[in-house]
Amino acid sequence: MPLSKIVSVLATATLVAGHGYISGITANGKQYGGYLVDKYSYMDNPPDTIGWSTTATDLGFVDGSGYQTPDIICHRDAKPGKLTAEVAAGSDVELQWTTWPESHHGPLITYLASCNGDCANVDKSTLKFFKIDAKGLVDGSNPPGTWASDNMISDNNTWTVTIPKDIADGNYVLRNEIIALHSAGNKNGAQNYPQCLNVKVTGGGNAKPTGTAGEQLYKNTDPGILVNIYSPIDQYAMPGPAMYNA
Ligand SMILES: *[C@@H]1O[C@H](CO)[C@@H](O)[C@H](O)[C@H]1NC(C)=O
Ligand SMILES: [Cu+2]
Repeated sequence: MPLSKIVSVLATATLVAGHGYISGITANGKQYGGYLVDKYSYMDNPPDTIGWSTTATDLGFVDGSGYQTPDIICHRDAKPGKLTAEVAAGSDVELQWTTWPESHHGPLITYLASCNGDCANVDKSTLKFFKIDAKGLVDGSNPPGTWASDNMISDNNTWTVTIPKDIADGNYVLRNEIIALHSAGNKNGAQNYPQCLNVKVTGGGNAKPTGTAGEQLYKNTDPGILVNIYSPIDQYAMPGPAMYNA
């Protein structure tokens, strides 16, 4: 290999090393594997999982130039997972991320969207997401401050969300996303890392929350997207639609 090629491979490896994805979840006490994008993308017959596949083998992101495209829904060229994790309404689900770079501060946001049937065959553009969890700036006293991403890292790269008690039973896509804001002071500098998983909610109620299509969740000018985190922030404006209050 010529030296220039080696250098470029090394540079790529360094860039890739830091970024995470959801490698598994625990729901109702059971462990489920996710779509291991840096392994399964290279296999002829990757195992079926609850995780949506993507072509983001660089472990990269979708930025503001992609917010109005299907790539923002469940990451680049995402296709539904074939399997489904059972979760009881009102219970906690633990989402396990792979190593996340400390410098990539930002919020973690979680949505659900009903599949109105089997998620394995759902058309992602029909999904309407409602927000069930969102944490942003935890302590801004010393910019860039402590963010949800920092809490996730210190919690062994896990993030726990509670499934609303009152939503109707059925199949949903759970969309968990980190928005890295280290370059967000520039237009299209925020980096979205969306991850989608199929869950089947049991023991729920009657609520069927309305939601927002993936391609309408964000604009690249939203105050929580185009934001300089190295200056003091009074109150971080959480991106996306309002929280669904169970
Ligand atoms: C931290 O996460 C890793 C990877 O998911 C897991 O193997 C390990 O048991 C976890 N450690 C603790 C203390 O929970
Ligand atoms: Cu990065």
